[in-house]
Amino acid sequence: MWITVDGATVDVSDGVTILHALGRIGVDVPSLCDDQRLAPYGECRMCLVRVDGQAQPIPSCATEVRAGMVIETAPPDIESARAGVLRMLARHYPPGAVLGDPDETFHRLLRRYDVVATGDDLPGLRDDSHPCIAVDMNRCIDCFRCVRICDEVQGQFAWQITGRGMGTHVVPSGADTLVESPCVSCGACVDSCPTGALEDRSIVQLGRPTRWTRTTCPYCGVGCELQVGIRDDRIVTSVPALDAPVNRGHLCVKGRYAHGFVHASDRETSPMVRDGAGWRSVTWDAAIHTVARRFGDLGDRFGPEALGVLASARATNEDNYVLQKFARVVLRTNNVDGCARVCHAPSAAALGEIFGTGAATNSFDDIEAAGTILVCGANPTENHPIVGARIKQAARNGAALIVIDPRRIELADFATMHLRPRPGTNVLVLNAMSATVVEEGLVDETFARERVEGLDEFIRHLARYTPELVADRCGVDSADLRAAARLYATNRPSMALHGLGVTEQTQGTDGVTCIANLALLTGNIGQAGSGVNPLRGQNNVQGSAHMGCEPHHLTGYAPITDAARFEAVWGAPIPRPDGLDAMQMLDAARSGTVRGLWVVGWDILQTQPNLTDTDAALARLDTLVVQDLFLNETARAHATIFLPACSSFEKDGTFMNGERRIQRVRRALEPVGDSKPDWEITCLVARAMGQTDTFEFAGPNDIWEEIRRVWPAGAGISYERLDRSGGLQWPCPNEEHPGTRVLHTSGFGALGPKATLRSVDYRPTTEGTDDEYPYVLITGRTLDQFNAGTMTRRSLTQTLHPTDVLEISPTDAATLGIDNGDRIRLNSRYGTADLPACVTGRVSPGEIFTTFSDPTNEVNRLTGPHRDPITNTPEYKITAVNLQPLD
Ligand SMILES: Nc1nc2c(c(=O)[nH]1)N[C@H]1C(S)=C(S)[C@@H](COP(=O)(O)OP(=O)(O)OC[C@H]3O[C@@H](n4cnc5c(=O)[nH]c(N)nc54)[C@H](O)[C@@H]3O)O[C@H]1N2
Ligand SMILES: Nc1nc2c(c(=O)[nH]1)N[C@H]1C(S)=C(S)[C@@H](COP(=O)(O)OP(=O)(O)OC[C@H]3O[C@@H](n4cnc5c(=O)[nH]c(N)nc54)[C@H](O)[C@@H]3O)O[C@H]1N2
Ligand SMILES: [Mo]
Repeated sequence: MWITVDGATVDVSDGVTILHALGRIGVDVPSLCDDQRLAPYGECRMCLVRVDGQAQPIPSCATEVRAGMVIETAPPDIESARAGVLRMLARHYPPGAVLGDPDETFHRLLRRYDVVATGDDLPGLRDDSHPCIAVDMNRCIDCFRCVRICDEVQGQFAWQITGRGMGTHVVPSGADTLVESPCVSCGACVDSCPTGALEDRSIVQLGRPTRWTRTTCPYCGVGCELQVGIRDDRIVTSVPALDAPVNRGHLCVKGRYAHGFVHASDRETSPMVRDGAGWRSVTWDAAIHTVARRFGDLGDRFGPEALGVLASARATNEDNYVLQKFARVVLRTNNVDGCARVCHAPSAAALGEIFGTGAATNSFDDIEAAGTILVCGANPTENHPIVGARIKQAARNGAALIVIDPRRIELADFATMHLRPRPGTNVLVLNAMSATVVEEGLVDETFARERVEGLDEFIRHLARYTPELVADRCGVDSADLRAAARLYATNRPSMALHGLGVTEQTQGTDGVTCIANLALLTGNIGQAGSGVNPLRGQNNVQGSAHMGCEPHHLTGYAPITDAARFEAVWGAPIPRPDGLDAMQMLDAARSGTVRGLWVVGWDILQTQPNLTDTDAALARLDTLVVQDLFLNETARAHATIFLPACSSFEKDGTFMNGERRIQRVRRALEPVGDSKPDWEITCLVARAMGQTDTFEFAGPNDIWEEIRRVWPAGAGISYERLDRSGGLQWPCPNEEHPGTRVLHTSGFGALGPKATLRSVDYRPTTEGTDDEYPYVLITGRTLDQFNAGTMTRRSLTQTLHPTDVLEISPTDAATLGIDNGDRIRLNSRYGTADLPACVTGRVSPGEIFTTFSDPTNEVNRLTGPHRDPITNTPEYKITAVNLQPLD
């Protein structure tokens, strides 16, 4: 679209404001209150421009650009008005700030308009409470970008405006300091602030970055893209990529502030071997040959089944692909698995079985398209915060929200309905919702006729699960079950998102199946704003499994029976028997049949259930190789060889997020110390064990090219295409294919046009409470820590949630005489742990909750041996315990 700007004819994009259209072609109209992530505000008067045909200058930030416009951006009267605005602001602005930080937006404008700051600098306007965010309200110019971005993007309302006119101030909501406010440390306010009134503490201390690298966040499965700011070979900040499709210019506390682990003083960066005298640093050559020799010996003596590999869902696709190939080609075993086993393996199993593809059917962009959002057993505002914020905003914009969670999670505050079932009863709740759909005539008949098999049998099965029949057992009122079902079935399209509250149960796979049934009955599959969507956990857990780090699957979820196709590319034979999964490998280690394990980026000692058993299993191994950034608990207790890997900030590659999107990971730093990328380490060991050609890769791109050859649904994805876009979602079979946002729009792939409903009966857990163990302990997560805490504990964010706490209801606390902070001993049938109490209405009486991020607490001493029978996923969500106040 053509317009005239300052006498020149230029081509600009349409559908945007004049300010943004000009900004994109490099015409810099000054503005203080505008941010492309926010609704136009039009208050600062800096961005006024003159448009032919308009009597008065107009705010370019609040006016859409139109073809043929003739615009003057800097006529003398407007320029002097701008200088006037700046002079007024500068009167109250501290001059020291301008001198100390000349590159800040506001300071550059003062220089450009020759305006001098002459205000005071009052210590009382500073707030040093937050570990990551420095607040200096001397610099506040009342643009309110902080307030607006917190409301409009994060939905947190942590800042508020007080006073009027000249007395207007921005202050933390309902608190004296930022850290005591509802702030969730997403840093959006800092990112938007044009003056440095809000600034990253790291930048204040270390200075502004001198270069930037765009990459993908190393934490959860949302896959936010970020710009990492580097100065003197250190990460000094990390900010959201504004045009990233997933996070759209937003990050959470971890992507934004939890990067300190990269430079932690106890990062292990040289290879080590442990003998009688303890750990000894050795050369890479020596370490690699020790691994090769030991694995070679064990394989010769006990056969390939005595060896196994546990891969890392934190590492790249390329790292994981090479590792599973190593297990199969070099160790000659299918004993290879990843942490999807303990996480969303039930989602992959159930969705694969019913729909033919074991992955999310839809995308995060469907959140805004949904009429109803059903969140079952997931806590997105803490665990997938960017998705959580998008759900909050969708609910504020009118979407219905149903939350199914025993705890009152934050989303419950925004929900149309919150069902609080007894832990472990999802199958009852979801079957009752399906029964209601049938009974009340809400089945999508057309969809059922064309796309669904087995309806009659399913209807017969549901007769045993009417809301009235199950209400007592699941603890949810029958009227609420009915109302939730009606809402989901009628206020369409309806999108289901689920988490570990569904999968980490002895009925994990069954629970996901029940959600899929509900979607099929109501026609909520194959269209925008619908579907069944596991909120995948780690940054690359979808990718690790997809690359073949699974005992029953090769790359692309191909069954082992497909091995010949891979052998043709690899030029090496693949063993045919299915391998052991992670749980079975540890069982086999305990019984002495598995003797050598290679564990990459997974702190199994701390995170597997029943720590006492895991400990016993690891203690029996002949050789345990741990490859990690840190001497984690597994390594510290049992490793014989430690191989230092580098973090994702130090290597190239790709991650696959929870919506099937492949995104680039780019090296922002050289590997710290002697650490190396995981793929490179694996190739070195493979070559030391006699494999040459099959492990000869020039780099990650070379590995990716091989992945494309063995994975037809990813064949269209190249690094070059990824570099041009914000990632590509598979299936993407050829270079012309745009990628797939919604699966199953017409059929169910190899399953044909119809999917089959599966009747699933409720099986109560055997981990029952009794007089001796009367409380149900739920374990899960919290915003500021990530899993074992290995990375978050070594970052500035650590003080935001320094240790695991035990959430306990006010009723139970009163009964037991417990106050906030009191130390409580928890005893389960398997072990004991001590935790400080946090008395909160988030949990119901009889139920308690904690996390597992602090190794000193050993929370997994408590969790037990029960597993989902289909995937072996542990029942982390239910442990019967008793409580004993200490002191
Ligand atoms: N901040 C942060 N983010 C993370 C992680 C982290 O450690 N910290 N870890 C990442 C990983 S690996 C994963 S897998 C994801 C997990 O993300 P989520 O799936 O959200 O994980 P959890 O907090 O373990 O459990 C979710 C919810 O399940 C509920 N729940 C428990 N039992 C039941 C039940 O019987 N029925 C229902 N309906 N709900 C139940 C719990 O109360 C809890 O609120 O998060 C990822 N993101
Ligand atoms: N009680 C209880 N226990 C649980 C759960 C629960 O809900 N309750 N949830 C389970 C779930 S869902 C999961 S996913 C597991 C998570 O368990 P883990 O995977 O052990 O948890 P993380 O803290 O993510 O640890 C990952 C490790 O990878 C390392 N790392 C990071 N990047 C790289 C890399 O690029 N290369 C290498 N080599 N290493 C790297 C880190 O330093 C860290 O040691 O915990 C499980 N345990
Ligand atoms: Mo996970």
